Amino acid sequence: MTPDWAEPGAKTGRGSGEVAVLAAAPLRDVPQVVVDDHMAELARLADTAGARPATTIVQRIDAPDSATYLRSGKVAQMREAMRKHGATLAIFDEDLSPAQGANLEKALGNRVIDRTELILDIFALRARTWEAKRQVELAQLHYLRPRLRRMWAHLSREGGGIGARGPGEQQLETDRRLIDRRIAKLKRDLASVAASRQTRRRARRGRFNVVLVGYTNAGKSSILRRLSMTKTLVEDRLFATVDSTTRACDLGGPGMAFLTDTVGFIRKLPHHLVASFRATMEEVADADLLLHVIDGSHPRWEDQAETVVETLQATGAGDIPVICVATKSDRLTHREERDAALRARRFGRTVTASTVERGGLEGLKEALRDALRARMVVVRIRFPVSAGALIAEAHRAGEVLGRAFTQDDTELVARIPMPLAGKLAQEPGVVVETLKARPGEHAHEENREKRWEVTASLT
Ligand SMILES: Nc1nc2c(ncn2[C@@H]2O[C@H](COP(=O)(O)OP(=O)(O)OP(=O)(O)O)[C@@H](O)[C@H]2O)c(=O)[nH]1
Ligand SMILES: [Mg+2]
Repeated sequence: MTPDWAEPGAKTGRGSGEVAVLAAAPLRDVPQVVVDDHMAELARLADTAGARPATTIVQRIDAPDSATYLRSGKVAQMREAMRKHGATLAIFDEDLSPAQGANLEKALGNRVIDRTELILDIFALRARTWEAKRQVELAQLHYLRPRLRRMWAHLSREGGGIGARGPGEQQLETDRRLIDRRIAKLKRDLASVAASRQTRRRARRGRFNVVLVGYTNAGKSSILRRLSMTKTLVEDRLFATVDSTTRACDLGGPGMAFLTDTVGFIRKLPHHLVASFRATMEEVADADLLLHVIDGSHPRWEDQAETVVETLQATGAGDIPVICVATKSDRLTHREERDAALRARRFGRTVTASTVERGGLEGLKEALRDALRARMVVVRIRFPVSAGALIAEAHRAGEVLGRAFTQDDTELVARIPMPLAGKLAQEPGVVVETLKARPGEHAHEENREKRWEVTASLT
């Protein structure tokens, strides 16, 4: 049976609109605007999880107190604030050690959760797919195992009343064993789908795989929705997307791109947590191109972009080519838009975009077309009649310039991704001949004529 505390939303009493007091202890040299922004973000996270933030307690520190993170005077002040607002939950912007969490709960007389726990709670709330749900549960169990004693304290208090006693060591030990067993089971389950995902990914090889990455709420899903003309969840909430989804996008002309939406990154998200989103990270690792989506209208977008770059580097994806998409340009003046685009260049080649303005994605589409053409070759391919699936694949992934049929085989002249040309050349009975040595040189409109010459000679 799943214990109550592992239920999504259990930490924050989701649905009940539990009143919460937020707390942070920034170092003395952090500018006030940054602190304000961080607290606003924490409030949004709390709200997303279903809590009602009542007030904020901030203490500037040189180093966290090892027992209670904040100094004792501030803890007392916080207790008073919680009483005044009728708050039953304290949310810390920092990661607390199990001991700090336990001490604070004692001192405040209420439940305490930290940033990681809050984010995990939201992930649990948002995960839709079988795999994402298990990934989140695994991350939650890893997080909770060293904190079990505290969790039991919650349960005994909630089950509560006079004479309610915390469970004995024996119960704790049984629980640890149960958790370990569940962790092992989740790992086995996830390993089995990882294998089937790898098979799926192999089938995708040769396609132009583009992965949207970026800070949470930057506008990734909106871009996917507009480019693929399909429904995707878009919300003005943090972590609207937790599962990764792939959609085919017709770029017009050179072929299709396969765009994958991923979970957003956020400041201070422990890297091991990101790594536990294996599906997302494998998508990223496999990408031919990353679109780093930046909310150009956010006052601290540069900090957000830095967080994204750091997370990518920490998870081994720092070398994949990137195009930055400074989006929500409709919220900016022309001058601000130009300025944002210039400054974003330090993160990579930049295009500006808007998903609400007509034509707002034209620059992005053009950049994608260029990137796609740069990895294509024009080839003449002879397929045996039995190779219907491969012919369909060439049509899907590339641009067919001409076609000819004989009794025994089908011949295509097509511009296709280089990896697909390599893959086709290895198929039995398929013959691939490269027509242009340098990919991309014939890709532009002025070469249309040449393109039709090839077609004419074939048909
Ligand atoms: N004005 C404006 N708003 C936008 C634009 N793109 C996205 N938004 C809004 O920004 C919010 C977040 O958009 P999403 O596409 O859900 O962002 P995301 O990056 O997928 O967010 P997560 O999945 O939560 O990480 C939504 O309220 C969107 O309507 C844009 O170009 N202009
Ligand atoms: Mg999203």
